[in-house]
Amino acid sequence: KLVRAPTHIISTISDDRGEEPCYAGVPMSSIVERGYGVGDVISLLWFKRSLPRYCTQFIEICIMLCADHGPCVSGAHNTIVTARAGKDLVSSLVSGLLTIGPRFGGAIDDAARYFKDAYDRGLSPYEFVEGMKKKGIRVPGIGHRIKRRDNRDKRVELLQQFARTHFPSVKYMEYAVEVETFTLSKANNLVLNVDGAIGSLFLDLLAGSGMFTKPEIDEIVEIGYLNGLFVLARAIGLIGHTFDQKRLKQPLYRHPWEDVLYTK
Ligand code: Q5B
Repeated sequence: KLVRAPTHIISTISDDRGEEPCYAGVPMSSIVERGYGVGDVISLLWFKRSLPRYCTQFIEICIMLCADHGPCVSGAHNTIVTARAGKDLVSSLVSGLLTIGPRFGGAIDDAARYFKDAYDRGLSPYEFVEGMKKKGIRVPGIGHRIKRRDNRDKRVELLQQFARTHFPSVKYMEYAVEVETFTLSKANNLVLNVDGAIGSLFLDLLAGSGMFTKPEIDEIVEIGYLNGLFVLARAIGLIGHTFDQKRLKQPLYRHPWEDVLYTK
């Protein structure tokens, strides 16, 4: 009787043993022949299924819109300082990526978690926001350093426009907009930000596409797949900032004394 030795690794997303590599069972040649894009590849490797075109297009739009947001944001700043310290591409890239977290770019998963929980429990925006305040938690996906009621984030508008045209339902996004209306009544900078827009719209994609069961949606939200979109996207910009600094032959960065409050 043949006894299979236990394996040390289980893998379910890709296979390179045959004539050509497969992503979730789809051979590389089909990916090329069918004209798949990066959205399709993400669908296969992250969600283990082919998603409808409007979903993969939405994923690609998220990636394009989040690829960069100028040199002043936390991630780009770290990358620029690291590149100017003479470090290599990977070091410069990861030093920028490491700033992605609950305040900067990494609020997408929590936005999806909290918006989903609040909407599914039928909380009014008032109950949701005030409940978060009582718990001392900032609403993920709300607030921005430079965006305001009268200087909205174009990326959010573009994502919303696309979803209104192509998604079967945008109930979670509508809820996030109601939350924004309430938070804007408190302060001008408490807009729905790009993390909140992607988090709420991805809930609509998961729930409305008919491609995921309810337990699958719960698992995706619980594990937290969605910050991956920002990480992947911003890597494009951070790599660009590294090349930019190297091209410009920028010297070692030292922060000016005048910009530090030295105090006891
Ligand atoms: N307050 C984003 O804060 C920021 C509140 C709030 C309730 C909130 C803040 C926040 C949640 C995390 C989030 C994603 C840190 C942002 C991104 C990508 C980016 C970045 C770029 C790109 C900004 C002033 C008063 C205080 C606070 C209250 C603030 N936020 N209350 N819920 N969510 N948001 N992050 O301006 O009474 O005075 O104590 O943590 O969604 O990262 O472009 O820069 O593409 O690169 O520093 O777009 O909103 O405001 O901290 O001085 O707060 O507002 O409690 O109240 P600020 P603070 P009080 S998108």
